Amino acid sequence: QSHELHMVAPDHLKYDQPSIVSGRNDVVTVTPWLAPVVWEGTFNPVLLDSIYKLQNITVAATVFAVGKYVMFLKDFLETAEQHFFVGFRVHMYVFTDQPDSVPQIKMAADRQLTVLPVPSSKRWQEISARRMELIQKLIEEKLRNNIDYIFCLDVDSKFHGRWGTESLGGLIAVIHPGYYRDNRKRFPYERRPESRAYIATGEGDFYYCGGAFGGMLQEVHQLAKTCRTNFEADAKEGIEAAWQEESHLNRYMWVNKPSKVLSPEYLWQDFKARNPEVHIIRFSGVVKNYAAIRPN
Ligand code: UD2
Repeated sequence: QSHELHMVAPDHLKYDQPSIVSGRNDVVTVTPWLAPVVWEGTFNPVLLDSIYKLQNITVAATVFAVGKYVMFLKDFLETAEQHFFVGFRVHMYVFTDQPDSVPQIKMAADRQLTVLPVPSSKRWQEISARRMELIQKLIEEKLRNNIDYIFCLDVDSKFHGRWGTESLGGLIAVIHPGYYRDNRKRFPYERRPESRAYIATGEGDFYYCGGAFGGMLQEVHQLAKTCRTNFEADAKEGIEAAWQEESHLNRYMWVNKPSKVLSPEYLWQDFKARNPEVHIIRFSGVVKNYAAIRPN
């Protein structure tokens, strides 16, 4: 798609006639609370871009690279440049304990990157979980008033296909690629009632990833603040949820319901074979040797 095409307002754009009787019939494209589920073939990217161009939006993305995870930054940032909100104003925020190791990436004129120093940590669980606190503070201290949408992404991943305006909305969750065909009793939710991330057997909607979520700034602020508060209150009582902040995020999304859900196209895992309903992989986690890269 050319940039000029993006500039055409929807009423001047020629596009395929929408239909309410034909479309994808191998997947479900709306949740029971009427949030769209985004799959390839359910949206027109050129039309969506032309709608959002009129709104002059800025999209932020956060990514954490602490310890050996700095090695993932280059591929993450380079592929984001090719696929993540191309043609829109994008501001990347990289949290790291090694600002000097952040690679220099050639970025388009409407895109920028800010490096934010964070302390190193001895426990990977802590690095992963502290992200909520840092996202909360970033929104409070730096982003209010100049960013419309924000996505919070795992660094040990790469973009392979378009991730753009079709993903925008109030509160955005991504369905985890590992569990979406399973019965919810098998989801790895936190199952101890003492935890503030608790979800009982037979409850819950989907299993969402901790590695990608987002939405409008205020919604993500509320999510980060709540997950952080609950994580810290649990910690005071000596409880760490099964999957740290991912467990708290799942509890939050169950109580608050995302306004749009992204299919596993938006976070696949490189070691998994592609399932037939997945027509495109947009973003996926790289294969990593946990023992070699985590601090403990
Ligand atoms: C899952 C989630 C992850 C998080 C974790 C539970 C997905 C794909 N991943 O992944 O988001 O919820 O479970 O805690 O949903 N990091 C560092 N340095 C470290 C360790 C972690 O920078 O030494 C950062 C980095 O940005 C990384 C993120 O924390 O992407 C998540 O850690 P992980 O990739 O080790 O977690 P993982 O793959 O088990």
